[in-house]
Amino acid sequence: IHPTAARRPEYITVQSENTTYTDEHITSKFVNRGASVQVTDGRMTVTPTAQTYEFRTERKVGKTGLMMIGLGGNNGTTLCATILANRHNITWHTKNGIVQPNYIGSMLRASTVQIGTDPATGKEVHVPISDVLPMVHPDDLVLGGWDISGLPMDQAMARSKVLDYDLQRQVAPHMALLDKPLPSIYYPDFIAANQEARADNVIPGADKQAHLEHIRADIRKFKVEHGLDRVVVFWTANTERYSDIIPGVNDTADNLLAAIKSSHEEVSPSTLFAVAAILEGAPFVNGAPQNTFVPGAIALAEREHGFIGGDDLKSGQTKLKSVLAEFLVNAGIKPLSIASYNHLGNNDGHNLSAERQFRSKEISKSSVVDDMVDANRLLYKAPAAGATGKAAKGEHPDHIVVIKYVPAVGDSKRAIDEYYSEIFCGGRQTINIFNECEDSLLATPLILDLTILTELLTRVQYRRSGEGEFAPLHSVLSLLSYMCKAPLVKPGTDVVNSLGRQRNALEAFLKACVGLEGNSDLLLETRIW
Ligand code: NAI
Ligand code: DG6
Repeated sequence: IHPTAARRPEYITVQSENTTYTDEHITSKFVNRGASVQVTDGRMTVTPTAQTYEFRTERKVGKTGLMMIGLGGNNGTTLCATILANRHNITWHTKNGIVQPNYIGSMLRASTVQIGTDPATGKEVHVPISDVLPMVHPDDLVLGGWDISGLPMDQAMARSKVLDYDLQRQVAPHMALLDKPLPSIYYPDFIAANQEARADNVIPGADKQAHLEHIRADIRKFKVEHGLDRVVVFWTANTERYSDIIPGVNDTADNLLAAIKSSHEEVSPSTLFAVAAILEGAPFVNGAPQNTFVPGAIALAEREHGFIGGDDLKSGQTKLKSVLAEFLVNAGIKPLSIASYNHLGNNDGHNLSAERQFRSKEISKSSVVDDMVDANRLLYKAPAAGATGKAAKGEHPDHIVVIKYVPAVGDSKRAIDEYYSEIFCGGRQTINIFNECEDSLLATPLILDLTILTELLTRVQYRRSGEGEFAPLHSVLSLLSYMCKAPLVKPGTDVVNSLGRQRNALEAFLKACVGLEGNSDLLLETRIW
């Protein structure tokens, strides 16, 4: 068993005048280096900048609950069953032999970070990422949540048809001991009509204020009943249609709260859940693509100093795209078109077969190459001054996304991508990719990572050098970008889609919290005498 499979006390101690340890906190000094660029008469002046910060991380990992909306779906049941399999060390037979439970696919539990070099050997030393700072162990998460389908968890797992039969057989008694999903908010207009048959576990009435109070009470009760220090609330329910952004309705925090009071039709279930979590001081993460975080919800989170993150789990095709598109553009190759097809046969695919829900997914899957294209105006023409609409983006590769529902393939999604690019002196390159795997087995480790990271980020505070009080991080946890297709970022700041840059940011941040520099890969000692 990999050492991270076991809970262990803090493993790494940093010896430096920049890092101090007390019983409660790890405090570190960090110099944030950058450069400021001034353009005058077409010429650039670049001035290095440096700002010193202190980070303070609470060492105690409290008892943490994860409340999922969509608990009885493929992701919800798969996450619960795999945590239970790990917790009870259940092994199972497949045609390939005996399988041990594991957390493969979780960046935090199954990948490593370079922490330094062993002076004796000159070799790099790598440690599990989860060893850099104290983090909650997935086995310890207290699981619960809501679903509009009231099927008990063992039966919901069977309905999902994700896990091997022998695992389902052994884990079913443990799943049956989990609470049934709590009744949830169901507004049929927001998800596909084909989901109606599932909706047998709904909070009655149409009073949105009453629904909000109901969910808030559920969160409070869950916290008290399980003696939790923190609860992370996570949307892994069906993809909703986009909400219209209407001035006076969901554009500011107060307007949104008023719209809930008056049961305005454009307030979606997911936004209600987000508002409930924010008002209860529980972080909220959106694992689906819809615009849960209308401007009023973001403003409310900022006003309440709540934490939010999202959107949409970046599991397979899009994750690869955020690597491949960057590789091509950074290699000086010009993608002319990216055509992405998917077919799948699970309930997510069924819901996405409706036009408005597909549109939400299409938006989140399509935005992923924008920043890479914008960063290279050698290959792609910048927008003309004053351009509007589509032209405001400047030159861009053609990019299409197709999703089809094919029930026979179940959870085993097929994703087919063609990257068609211009190469040297008029040449053309075509890269074709075929990716096939159980969608939910890629997605559920991301839910774990998002939950664990979110919990950690609630324990990190910062102050600029010379400032008195430590403050929490910004409400929008953009460090979660690595796991998200359409990362939510602090209003007014740029989205980074590149998987490599997202990971570097995360590594650099975790290391900064213990007083270490991020990895520049300069490896100077290997370049000089
Ligand atoms: P699923 O359809 O199996 O599960 C969704 C569950 O949400 C269902 O049990 C449904 O009854 C429930 N639900 C719908 N509306 C609800 C509401 N208002 N309140 C409470 N429960 C509600 O879908 P799956 O595969 O688990 O995916 C969940 C979400 O995650 C979808 O939005 C999907 O697009 C997104 N996602 C999934 C990925 C995957 O690979 N499975 C990857 C990326 C995102
Ligand atoms: C169809 O693509 C179904 C979707 O829910 C995706 O499977 C899911 O969003 C994962 O997408 P990707 O692009 O990260 O593989």
